[in-house]
Amino acid sequence: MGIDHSSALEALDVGRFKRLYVGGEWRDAADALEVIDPSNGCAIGHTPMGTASDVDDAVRAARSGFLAWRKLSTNKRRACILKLTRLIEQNEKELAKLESLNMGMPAAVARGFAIKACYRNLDYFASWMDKSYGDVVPLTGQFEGNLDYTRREPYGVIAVITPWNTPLLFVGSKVGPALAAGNAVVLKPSELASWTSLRFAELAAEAGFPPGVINVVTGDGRVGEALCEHPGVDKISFTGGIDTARHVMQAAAKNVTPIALELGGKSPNIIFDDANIGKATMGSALGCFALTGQACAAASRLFVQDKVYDEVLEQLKAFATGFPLGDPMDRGTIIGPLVSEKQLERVVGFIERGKKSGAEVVAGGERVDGELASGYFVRPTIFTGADKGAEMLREEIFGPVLNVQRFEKVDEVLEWANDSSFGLAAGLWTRDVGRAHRVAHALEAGVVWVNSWGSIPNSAPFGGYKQSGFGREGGTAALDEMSQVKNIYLDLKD
Ligand code: TXE
Repeated sequence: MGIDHSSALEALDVGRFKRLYVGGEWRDAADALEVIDPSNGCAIGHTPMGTASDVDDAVRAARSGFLAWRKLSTNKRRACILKLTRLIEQNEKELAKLESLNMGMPAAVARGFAIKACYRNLDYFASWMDKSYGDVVPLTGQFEGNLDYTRREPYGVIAVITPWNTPLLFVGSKVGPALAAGNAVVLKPSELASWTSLRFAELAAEAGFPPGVINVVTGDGRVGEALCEHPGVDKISFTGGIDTARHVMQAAAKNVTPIALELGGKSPNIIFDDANIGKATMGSALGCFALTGQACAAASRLFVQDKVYDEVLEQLKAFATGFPLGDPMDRGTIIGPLVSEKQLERVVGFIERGKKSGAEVVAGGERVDGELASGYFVRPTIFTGADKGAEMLREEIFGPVLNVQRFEKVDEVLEWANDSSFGLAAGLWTRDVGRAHRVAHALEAGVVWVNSWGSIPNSAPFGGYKQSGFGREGGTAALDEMSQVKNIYLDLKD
């Protein structure tokens, strides 16, 4: 007997998630995809599958929504976003359960982090709506004595395409700044985890947004592609895998639609021998294994300085084997299942090839059997001794797999850390302040954590270097991303 979620499913009435939200109305979808609970492999409901024609209607509805949104006063627009913020906060428990059912997110992560991040972002961006200034541009020479100033204006219709790993978190970090900057949105969540986005649409309807300001069209990559090549879309904000990102770029090229991409990573994490070892190992273990490794900023490559290598490895093994693993709906669970059977096969494939390559497994290394065998559970896995060029050290696994390597000198570790086509996040643990800054500056990543991993304040910019994407989420950078600058020049001479 595996994990049983039948009473939660009944209480949550998930059968209602069969329609799309377009222009302030719910419409039936032409088709539906079966939703599988990753905790037990059981079919638990459906995700509505939109079509290109739904996308076309949603983009048109968003255009009229944008015009209506623009006509509202700033105070009224902010009141709508803040009402939605409160509604998400009030429904946090339910939203957390929906994430657990769709993608196996542990309740503690959903409630302690992902759902909170959504409503805190909405709140944060709403509070910027009367604080965002343009510039008065200094003029010289023939222009002196006249006036030049800039305004930040919305793009219009933003297509927001999100992945399955933290669906509602991305709604907060993308839809939040888009609305606050004055845009309307068409949201396309992943077909594997759409329920919280559909619930978000229900709450948006309750919050009183004008029709068309928020539209949700669920479905697979075909819906995403139809959105990206639609001439009525003014900007695309995408998070997902790099191969999909290439398709997004090609589709966007048709209408020269601007895009922001937040992609994957193979993030390096360095523990120096003067670090607080207890804090560093706990942070590094959670940095890699939280969300079962299905995080774009997972700390998957760990470098440990020679003197503390054995001590760190022992502590990491204890964490890997000791983290409670099981039903994501239990508050004590830290490691839930992987999102799907396909993801399970992918991760197990990396582990098996890693073993064959000669690297040593010092913890985990296998799928979980027994009571959990029907779910997609893999034990937190630690490899040591992988070759520098090994596949495991180059490709994003998106599973609970940590590679640990020993180093002696700073220059050596920086060379290894930066030897990656990705550049999303990086981390280091040390008590030496000077070294902390020097190493942070030298790491090729959009985000560097010192004595911490995964801290993403909603006021700070987040985004990648290299093939981890471009554009920023978080902070005022996100508002810049969702608005365009207009320059206005006035000749004041008579
Ligand atoms: O992502 P996809 P998937 C990585 C991770 C994972 C891999 C695949 O390595 O194993 O990507 O995951 C939509 N045009 N990340 O398959 O396919 C799709 O429906 C437009 C890293 O979930 O990239 C979904 O809504 N859109 C990442 C979204 O794109 C298309 C998080 C992302 O799906 C499309 C997730 C198309 N042609 C996965 N095809 C991170 N950085 O956090 C699909 N989509």
